[in-house]
Amino acid sequence: MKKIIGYIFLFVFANSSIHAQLNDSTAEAKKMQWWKDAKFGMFIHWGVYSALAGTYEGKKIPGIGEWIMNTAKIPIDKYKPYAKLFNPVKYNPEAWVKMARNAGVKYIVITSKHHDGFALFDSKVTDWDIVDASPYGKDLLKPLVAACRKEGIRIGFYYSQAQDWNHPGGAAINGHWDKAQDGDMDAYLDNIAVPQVREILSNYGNIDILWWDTPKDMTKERAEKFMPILKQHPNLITNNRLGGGFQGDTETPEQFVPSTGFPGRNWETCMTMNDTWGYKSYDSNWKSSKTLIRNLTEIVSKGGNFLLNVGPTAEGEIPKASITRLAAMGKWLNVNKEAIYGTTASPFPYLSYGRCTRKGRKLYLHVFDYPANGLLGVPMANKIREAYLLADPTKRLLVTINKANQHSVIHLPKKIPDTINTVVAVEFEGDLKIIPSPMESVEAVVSSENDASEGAKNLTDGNRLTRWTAAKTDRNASATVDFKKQVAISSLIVDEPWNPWENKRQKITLQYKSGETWKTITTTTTKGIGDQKNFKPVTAEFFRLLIENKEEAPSLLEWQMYGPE
Ligand code: JFZ
Repeated sequence: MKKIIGYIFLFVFANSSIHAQLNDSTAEAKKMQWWKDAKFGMFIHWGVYSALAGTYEGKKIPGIGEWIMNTAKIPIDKYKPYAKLFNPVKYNPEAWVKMARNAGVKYIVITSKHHDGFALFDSKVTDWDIVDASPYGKDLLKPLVAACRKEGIRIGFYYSQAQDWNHPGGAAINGHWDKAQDGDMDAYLDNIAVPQVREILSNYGNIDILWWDTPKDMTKERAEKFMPILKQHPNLITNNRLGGGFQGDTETPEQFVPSTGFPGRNWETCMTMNDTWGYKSYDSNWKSSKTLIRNLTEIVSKGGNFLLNVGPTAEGEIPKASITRLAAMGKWLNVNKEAIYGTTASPFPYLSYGRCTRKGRKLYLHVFDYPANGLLGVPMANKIREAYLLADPTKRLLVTINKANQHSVIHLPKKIPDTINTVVAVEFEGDLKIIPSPMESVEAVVSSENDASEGAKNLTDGNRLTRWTAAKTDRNASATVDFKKQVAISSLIVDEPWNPWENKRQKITLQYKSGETWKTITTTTTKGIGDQKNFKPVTAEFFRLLIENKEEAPSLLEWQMYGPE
């Protein structure tokens, strides 16, 4: 079942990536600027499913909470009464927005309609909405939009254009389970989805983001139905999930941080704080504040945005665990905001001690792991004018030069203020001169390739939108690089072409050649979304990857390796 879902997504996303290309015309750049600077958004998944809270007829239903109707195959006439229990009397949009602003959030994206088809606004084309079907009886979006405008927070609407489990003709991943769902998808799009998108884009002033989702059964013709509306909103930012080959403005890796980012594309990782988007009363698998702060940092260091989810209850309360985590992020951001907002991606794809962000001639070194000797190597040829902790800007840090490679070395204090992430600001002189990654100048030799479009050249091109795939019948493959000289390597990054929910796996082994024998450096079993492995430096001329995939031909988007700074 999961597999089928995977194929649908692979097809749609892969298809849209084929058409992906750089679009840096000035109008496009202008439209995206606020979003690129913003870095941190809050996702809100909220609807009738919040009232079920993960339980149906006394049974805990596995999986993500907002999918409960699909997962438990709840018939429409059994699901609809739950709208009476979705009565968010404690909803306080001003408090939500203030809380988000204090957390450092710059934009909010809320589910105006999720896959269950329930609209959080007063839709004129259906009664399946908050005003007509819930005792609450008031539009939930309007006061949120007003609060956002007041607090200077941008606002986006999520809209499930294809999947709709309560309107006839709406699509359903894994198929319909209730006769009442059957119908003509084109009629559903014409009578429900298109008019509703017009409603959410017309009735709330200028909306900043439209977040499409799950393009199940969306052909080019179907996607084109939305184009006349979109044309009326030239500043609207849309994601890549409309389907039909439309790439939108942003890539949307879900529940993971892509190992090499998306060079040339705007992108946003969306992620849950526990294991569900929609509220589940018994999901307490919360990520730590440390993980969330480091995720934000890692994403920003790769040029992306972080859209972090909260799932309010049916009463209208954001779970306490989410609030404390957002507060911790806000506290960290308050000290270190300069190193996040308005920055660009790290010029260094790898630093043994953490991550880097950049603003012109200023680098921000984000220290995750305090180096044993207290020294931070900066792998560039530039002279450093000054270095200091963002937490203590008046105290200059000592900078010396590493005789062996001429890199600057920053001397950290014995104790640094934040074990999650201490930021060192570095001002350098002149144009940045980076020591190039060893992989930049080599092409891998592979044991087989599917065809020229999925050939070896895609492995080391620095672009995760192109892939290498072995010959169809292969289950084991290898890729070898010859650096033509001895090179020290201490980090392996591989990128893979799947999504987390597809449950793909590959066994990847990195080896180096010592005399005539290959010796293993590290092995990893991936989860289909890439991986990074750091290790003690190994110096050699030849390195190779062995890739085993039990299910299908081995495939990778990227193979990168880096040496110690
Ligand atoms: C999608 C939604 O389905 C999900 O409910 C949530 O809104 C998220 C942000 O976006 O994520 C998916 C999409 C497809 C699958 C799982 C989650 N799938 O096919 O299993």
